[in-house]
Amino acid sequence: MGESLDRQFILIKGHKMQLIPTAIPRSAGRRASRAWVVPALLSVLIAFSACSDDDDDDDDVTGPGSLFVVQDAANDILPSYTGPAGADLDVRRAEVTYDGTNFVFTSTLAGTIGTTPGALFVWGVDRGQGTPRFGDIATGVHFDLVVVGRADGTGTVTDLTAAPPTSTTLAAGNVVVSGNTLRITVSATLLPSKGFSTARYTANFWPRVGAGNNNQIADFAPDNQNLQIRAP
Ligand SMILES: [Ca+2]
Ligand SMILES: [Ca+2]
Repeated sequence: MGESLDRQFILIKGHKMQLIPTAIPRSAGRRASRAWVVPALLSVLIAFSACSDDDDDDDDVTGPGSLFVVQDAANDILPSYTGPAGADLDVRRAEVTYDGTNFVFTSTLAGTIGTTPGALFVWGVDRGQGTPRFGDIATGVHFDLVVVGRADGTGTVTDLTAAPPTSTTLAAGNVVVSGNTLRITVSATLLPSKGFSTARYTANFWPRVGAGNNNQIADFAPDNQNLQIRAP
């Protein structure tokens, strides 16, 4: 006799959550009730935080067009790909940052880069005039410039808006291969705007073997959409 169930509701990120009901003697008074609520609220917040952090997935997805880092699926090689199999063609993570001077394109593959001879590691960048160029296999991937890195540490930037397209060879040291990770640093002077402000540039990453045909593309990251550039 004298016990009641106190049910507490809180709103976290738009989710209505209910604290676990616990019998509290009315005689314990308001002080005891508050003493119960605070640790219970903290436990729910901690539990919610743990639940909302889905393992190593830091996609930072807050909606279409606002993807800043992609954790790409393993073994999602495109069915249209007909080239040699290699774990270094399967993207696992991709990200682009801009610090006001340079763009840094960082990708992590499922295997050691260089495993597949002739592999090209390509970033497409949309600076404002990007268009889809792969037909049905990636209608949401659009770009007007490509940055290409190779396992031997060489790289090029090709502006597709020029007629004919113009290529610039990256200086030694701008393509760094370390195990499964490839990092390409490109001066912003090589990526002049074609309409977008720098912070609005978008990109996509795809490994391929050879150039010229869509069936040489092994994987896209992200799949069928572009990634946002991280910029100050
Ligand atoms: Ca993948
Ligand atoms: Ca993919």
